[in-house]
Order: sequence, then C-alpha cells, then structure tokens
Amino acid sequence: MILQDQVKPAELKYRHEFKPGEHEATMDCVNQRGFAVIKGMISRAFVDELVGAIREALNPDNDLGPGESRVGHAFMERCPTLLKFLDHKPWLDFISHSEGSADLRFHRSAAIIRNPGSPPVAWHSDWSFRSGLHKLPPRSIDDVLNVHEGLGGRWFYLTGTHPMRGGLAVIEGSNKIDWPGPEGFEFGNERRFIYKKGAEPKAHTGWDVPGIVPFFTDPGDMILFASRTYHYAFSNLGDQPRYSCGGPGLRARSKPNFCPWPLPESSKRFIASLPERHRRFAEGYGGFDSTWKFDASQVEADAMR
Ligand SMILES: O=C(O)CCC(=O)C(=O)O
Ligand SMILES: [Fe+2]
Repeated sequence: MILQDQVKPAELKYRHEFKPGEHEATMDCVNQRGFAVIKGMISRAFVDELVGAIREALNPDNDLGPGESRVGHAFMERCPTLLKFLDHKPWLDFISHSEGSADLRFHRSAAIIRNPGSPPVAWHSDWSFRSGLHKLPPRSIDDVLNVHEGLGGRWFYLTGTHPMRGGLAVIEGSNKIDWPGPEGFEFGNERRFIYKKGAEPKAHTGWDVPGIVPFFTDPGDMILFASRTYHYAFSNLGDQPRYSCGGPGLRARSKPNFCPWPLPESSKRFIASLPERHRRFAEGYGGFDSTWKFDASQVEADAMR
C-alpha cells in the first residue's frame, strides 16, 4: 500500500467537478459514477461562520482531546447558522433539482469535528440494504432514515478535503445496486461494509481499494455521493481539526417517511422556533431519536396502521 502522503487524485476520464447551477450534469455524474463535486457552492465568509458555529455547538469547552472526533446529529436543530442554507438559492435550487421537487421536508443533518490524530472511518455505505432492498423491519436509526434512492451525502468539508487531513474518498460506481464490490473484497453484514477476501470480516480501513476516488477540494466546495456509494475518511494527520457538515437534510415530501419514534421534544422546540418562511419544511419532520431501540412488536404495529 502506498503511503498516505503519496495518495494522488484519481485519473478520471470524465468530468466530476461542476459549477453551481449545472444541476443536470452534476446529477448525471452522481447517478452514473456515484459522486460529484460542486465547486464554490458557498462563500468563504459562510464557511468561516459555519466553522465557528460547529465549534461553538460541538466543542464549546474545548475538551475534545487529541485523536478524538465528535458528531452532532440533528445538527440543524441546534445550529441556527445551518438554517442559512435554506435562504441560499444556489444550494436550495440544487437540492430541489436532485430531489425532483421543490416540495421538501426536513430529514437528518449532521456536523463532525475530527481532531488531529483521529483514526480513519472504515469503508461503508450509509444506505440500509436491510430496509431499502430486503424490506425488513428497521433495527437501527439508519435503517429508518437511510432508505432513499438518489443523492445521499451532501457534505461540506469546511477545512478542505485532503487525504492527509481526514479527507473523504469514495469508490467509483459503488452506488449501483448490483455492484459486485471491488476485486479482492467481500461484503460484510447486510452489505454495509467491505473487507479483504480471506481477512476477518471487519470493515476495511485502508486506501488500497480498486476504484478509490480520494477527494481534493476547497472549503466552499460541496461533495456529493449517491445514497449507496461506499465511502471512507482518511485519518487526520494534519495539525488542525477537520470540520464538516451537511446542510439541513431535505427530502422530497413524496418520498417514504416512516418514523417509529414519537417526535422528540428537541424537535418540537426546533419547529416552534422556525421563522414562518421555513415552517413548510417541518411538516411531517420526524426528528432524530438517538435513544430509539428496535422493538419488533412496535414496528409491526406501526406498519399495520
Ligand atoms: O467523517 C467522515 O468524513 C465520514 C462520515 C461518514 O461516513 C458519515 O457520516 O456517513
Ligand atoms: Fe457514511
């Protein structure tokens, strides 16, 4: 395996970087290749504001240690700055195009800090093959929420993306439902991860994977990957924390919206605090209940209703 500081951009024979407004070409790339980048979607001023807001919300006491990471779920509920995306027309226009509708409902959202020394995030797909393909009752929050086709990750790596600094990588073509996996690898449990043939069935943490596309992006760029695309984050070998966030999660209202937990109090407060012009996104929003546990009888009863 080459050294981490030797990882180079993939030599792609097609365009994968787009400008804001090139909606169709961007989504064609996402659907065909599994990923794309929109250059300069947000300004440097907005990037700086988001970094400050993430730091304030996730690490207010500056107690995140070396090598540690922190993830904030339902991040739009606790970070008013994130809601500025809703008034950022180029972003909202792209999301509307990618969802095939301007009638959108809130979905999940997150922000992450990865400190220098943080380990890699092993190769995985966010999509639930359990719910999405096999139609089995959800056993995890991801089985409830990660069931949609089309666009999956819509991230901003606000400190830029680079393999040496906790950057993201994807596997070309891994969004296709019949993708056989990279040569020399097997799928793990419910196809959520990959591992080397003959090795222990544990999610692979190396970048020696055929078809890898490591991203090299600037702070205002938007990184897109399809709902099933397998992805990975390098360890952060830089000297600065890595900050990333998605915008507020939005899905077309016409898409499935099954939610087995009651609306959390925090989500109720969030909805009540929304300005009038953003209320339309909240109708039917189920929130994110990190304490939810699978209960077969409850899920079956709900499905019967
Ligand atoms: O932190 C990263 O770069 C990867 C995060 C990730 O895989 C996820 O949130 O699904
Ligand atoms: Fe992921």
